[in-house]
Amino acid sequence: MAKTALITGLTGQDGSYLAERLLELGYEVHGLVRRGSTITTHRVDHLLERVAIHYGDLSDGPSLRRIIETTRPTEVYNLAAQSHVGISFESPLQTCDSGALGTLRLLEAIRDVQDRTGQQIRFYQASSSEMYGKVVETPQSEATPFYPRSPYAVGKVFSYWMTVNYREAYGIHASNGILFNHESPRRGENFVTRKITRAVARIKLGLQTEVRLGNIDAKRDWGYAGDYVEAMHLMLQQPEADDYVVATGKTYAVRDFLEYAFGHVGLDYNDFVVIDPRFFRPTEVDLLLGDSSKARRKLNWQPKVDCQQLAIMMVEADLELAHREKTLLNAGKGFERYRAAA
Ligand code: NAP
Ligand code: G4F
Repeated sequence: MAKTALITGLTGQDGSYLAERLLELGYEVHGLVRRGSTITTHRVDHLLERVAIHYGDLSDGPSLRRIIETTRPTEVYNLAAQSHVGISFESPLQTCDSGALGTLRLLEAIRDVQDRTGQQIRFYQASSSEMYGKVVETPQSEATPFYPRSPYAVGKVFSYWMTVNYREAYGIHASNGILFNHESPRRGENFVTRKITRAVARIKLGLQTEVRLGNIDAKRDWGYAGDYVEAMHLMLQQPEADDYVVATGKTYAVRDFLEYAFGHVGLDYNDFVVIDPRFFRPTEVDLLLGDSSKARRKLNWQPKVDCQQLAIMMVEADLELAHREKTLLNAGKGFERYRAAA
């Protein structure tokens, strides 16, 4: 019998890769999408004939309950959140409404439907390495205590413990994936890796002259999103729910990423990077490095793409995008010249 999955955050980076993966595996896939003033489905447009869209929002408990009641998923992947750490300082309540209370609303909806119908619903929570924050040990594993350093991370710690509590209190098969940073050509443009690769491509093609960044000495354990969604799925296939770190086990500074990305097109990042205090955070996470030996052992999972390969993959995709941008721009200029001459 086909399994049925509900993904919150379908339109995000991870939601799009997870939906692809689950469709490949023969799942019936449903996605929670919130209504915006513009259409936000560009990452999943190629899947829309095969994925059922449900309008709702993590701030709207009744909508979550109704969607779970009608779709009767066997697996729920909770990926929706305001996921930008820097912006969480500007917008802490909205960040925690989705990243903390939203998880609780979803768990309550699952508990209610499971209690009333007897149907078992497995739950995945998108926990984050940001929870380690001001790290108390390196590398960070499932046993490392949390020390969150932003409203985003504090909200994620709440959701982590709610997931553990609903597992222990109500026997729900609920797991936390503690994922370290993962990127891709579909990464949002205001996260540092994508901001860099977009800039590299646009600078190379003469569409931009500089890139303004904050703390480029911060270190992160960067992996590829396509690899990480496999770990999410594997967690829900285990007989017992549990919590797992998902990481590459290597850490790089933003400077290293700059070197890989600019170096790939034969440029020196020092000539184009401007340090702008606007992008510093009130409290920073200096270093993240994950120990994912539990996931490797128990889930038989491992990452396939390293940081330099990731930077190159993202620059190549952004070069294609920038070429299209330039063509459109030139077409626009040609039209203006034609109008001026006419
Ligand atoms: P993303 O690209 O920012 O996607 C976030 C998704 O959440 C989008 O689909 C967004 O919808 C949706 N969303 C936001 N607020 C919502 C709300 N109130 N109700 C319903 N949907 C809402 O994030 P991502 O990189 O795919 O990450 C997925 C999850 O993993 C997030 O929870 C993130 O915090 C967590 N995480 C990410 C990483 C990472 O390195 N990528 C690492 C650890 C954990 P719109 O399209 O309408 O904005
Ligand atoms: O790319 P970032 O914004 O990612 P950050 O803060 O590590 O958070 C991401 O990974 C978390 C997992 O650890 C997720 F939970 C979270 O949802 C998100 O996906 O910043 C990375 C580093 C930071 O130290 C930041 O201060 O890059 C530094 N940075 C320097 N200049 C910048 C910039 N970050 C951004 N976004 N923009 C800059 O201009």
